[in-house]
Amino acid sequence: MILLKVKCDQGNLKKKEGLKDAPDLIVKDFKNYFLGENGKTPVFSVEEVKQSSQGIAKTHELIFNKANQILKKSFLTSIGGDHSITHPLFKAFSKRFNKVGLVYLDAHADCENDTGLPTYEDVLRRIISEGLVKPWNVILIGLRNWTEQEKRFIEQSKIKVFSMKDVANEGVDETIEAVRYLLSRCENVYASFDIDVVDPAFAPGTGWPEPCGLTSREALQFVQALAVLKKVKAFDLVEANTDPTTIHLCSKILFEYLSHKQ
Ligand SMILES: [Mn+2]
Repeated sequence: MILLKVKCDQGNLKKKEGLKDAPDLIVKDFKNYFLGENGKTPVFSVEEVKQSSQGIAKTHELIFNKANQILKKSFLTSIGGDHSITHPLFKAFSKRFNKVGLVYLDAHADCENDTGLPTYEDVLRRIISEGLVKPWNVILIGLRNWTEQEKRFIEQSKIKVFSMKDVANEGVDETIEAVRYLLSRCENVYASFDIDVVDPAFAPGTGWPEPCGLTSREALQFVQALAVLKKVKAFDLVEANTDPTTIHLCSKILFEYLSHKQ
């Protein structure tokens, strides 16, 4: 298994700091975990891609090429970085595989108006409008703050949404069951995990903390359930800054993903 550090914060529109430093800190923090909760030890090697001084377009090209290379021999597991990195990562994934699905855990919809290049505000909209995935094979989980135009886009494009309110009302197990059912029409699934889907009480170190989110344990339930699905072949974790509590949780989440993927 290859773990890719994507040290990029150029898609954050300069509003946030520390995102490109999180991957190193998260990998270093693995030393605090021994076995996964399933009793397995994750086996992986670490590679990295750094952002280009020539700007985000060049950086995304580097990320795309690296992801492409990795997908030829391994599953793709990536640590960001701001959420814009999901665009080149998912693009490489969807060019390689058929019948792709995208599970997107995020407090936000990331479907704002196109800014020209994918940023953390519009990355999901870009992925859909470029035809990299059929919108009905996109599942957004944990949404709790959205704009009028995002609401319109989601309704028009028919993305499946399990809002934070839905998750709270239905329960995590029932939501996971519904997600699994929806994924039955996909053969290859990419899961993108924005740390802001977790409540800021557990993960304060992110650019746009949104109250009333998942507990850290609920977030882990989703990740463990996704990891054991064979069709889930790529995972990314994004939007953490250098806050130690948040780094330690991100490290746990990735460690669990990797050990459940063994
Ligand atoms: Mn996001």
